[in-house]
Amino acid sequence: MSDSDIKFYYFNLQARGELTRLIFAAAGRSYEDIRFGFDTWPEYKPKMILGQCPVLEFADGTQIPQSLTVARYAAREAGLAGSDNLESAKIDAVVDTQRDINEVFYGKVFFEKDEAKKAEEMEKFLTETLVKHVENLGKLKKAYSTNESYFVGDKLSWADLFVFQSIQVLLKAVPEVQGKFGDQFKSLFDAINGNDKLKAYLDARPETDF
Ligand SMILES: N[C@@H](CCC(=O)N[C@@H](CS)C(=O)NCC(=O)O)C(=O)O
Repeated sequence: MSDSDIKFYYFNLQARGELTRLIFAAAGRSYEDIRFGFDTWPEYKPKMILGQCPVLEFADGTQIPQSLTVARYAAREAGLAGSDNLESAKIDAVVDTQRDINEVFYGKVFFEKDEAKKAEEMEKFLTETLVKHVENLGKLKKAYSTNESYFVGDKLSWADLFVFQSIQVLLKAVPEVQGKFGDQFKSLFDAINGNDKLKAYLDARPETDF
């Protein structure tokens, strides 16, 4: 396959696109990383199958939308989605639990414009949502992991990359999360930062707003 047999379209942001980029990086998979700004998005929008991004596009023009669908596809291709159906389901359960956190954070806190409402939602997020779902992530890890670092079995999966990416963004946006939950993700962060391919990507990736 040539270097540009697949194209990945997304804003020059991490947001919903970064998980797939991390999966490709972990796999050493080459692809065309097409990034655009809000100014040039109107040129791309009509070409995207659902008028949204991220989108993964194949050489024959086939497009796959929906960030987690694209990530799951990329992970399966890369061997990062479990070795059998049951392991894949365990990985999906971790992904969906992290998604529960992200939905509340982005849906109710991050993009809230009203400062008073934002402060109220942030308090609820830190004392309720995050506490409950981090505890749930811990329960899943206890049940599925055979390794200190990874959530399922003893090797890296796309669930680890999703938790890593999501928690990293959260730590940047809400530094007090570090004091409350930082330790629970330390060995995962160490493992990912110690992975040569991922480290090379993380060191070189563009600085973006979020
Ligand atoms: N459920 C979709 C949501 C996609 C989505 O909302 N994409 C946003 C960027 S994060 C977008 O394309 N916004 C521009 C637009 O809708 O015009 C996914 O997970 O991919």
